[in-house]
Amino acid sequence: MSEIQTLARWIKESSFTVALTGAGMSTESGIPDFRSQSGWWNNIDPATVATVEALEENYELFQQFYASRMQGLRACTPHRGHAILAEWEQRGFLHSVATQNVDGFHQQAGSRNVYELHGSIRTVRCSTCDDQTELEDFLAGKACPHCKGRLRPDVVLFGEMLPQEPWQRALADIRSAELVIVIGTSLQVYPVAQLPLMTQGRVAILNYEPTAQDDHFELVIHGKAGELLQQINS
Ligand code: BV8
Repeated sequence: MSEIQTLARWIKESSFTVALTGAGMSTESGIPDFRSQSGWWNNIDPATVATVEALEENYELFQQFYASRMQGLRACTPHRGHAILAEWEQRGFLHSVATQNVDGFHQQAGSRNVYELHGSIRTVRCSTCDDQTELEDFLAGKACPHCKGRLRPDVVLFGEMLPQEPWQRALADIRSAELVIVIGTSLQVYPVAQLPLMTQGRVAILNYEPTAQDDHFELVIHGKAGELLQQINS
């Protein structure tokens, strides 16, 4: 039996399956990932844009980085792989998606049980008064209309705590899962990278490149998420 057929059987046998996704889930939609050859961090040091220090001491570069990602998102849409995960949820084959992605594509494709562990780039708030503000104000480089503070996307920057509710729900689901399918992540960012180690269930990873955690997985399938999900779904 092929690895694809094995995973398809595991999905049918499992009554509680959780998907854990990363940036590799969205590259087939045209969104760069971070650490592979064509990833963001090949051209820009994350410390200069994706940290609290960057927000406080490097606001112009911080704002340019996130504004360009927000604008890039406008030209992209979820791909067939996102839609398949949403269909599996509707058919009872998938309980939830815990994602590190901030693009909102799982929800846009129809997934309802989505835990955004690293927040969302689709909404903006004031870093001083915390008021939710307009995305257009952030894109235009404007200050908060209420307190003149600096605007920022609702993403989790390095050094920031993860949002408690999504984290706790993802942790509870992973602990209860009979099957965890990790898709499109290098598993290098903590504490999310620890999640696959916290389940008693079967663990499979679908990823384009090997990861440092591959030995932990019972099933390792290298390839493109969208293509692999279509093969599993067929
Ligand atoms: C925190 C901003 C606690 C949002 C991001 C141990 C425990 C706790 C924390 C730490 C720890 N050790 C170190 C830390 C600190 C730090 C950390 O993990 N550093 C790492 C780099 C060592 N963690 C934190 O700071 C976290 N906060 O723990 O707080 C705390 C706080 C205060 C006081 C006390 C304690 C916050 C982590 C979130 C950081 N935010 N970005 C944004 O701009 O998007 S991280 C960034 O990496 C993104 O969010 C991204 O989602 C995330 C993970 O990356 P991946 O999704 O895996 O993407 P990557 O490119 O790496 O991999 C993609 C993979 O897909 C590749 O392997 C590629 O081959 C593959 N692929 C590509 N295309 C495809 C594909 N596969 C299949 N198909 C394809 N088509």
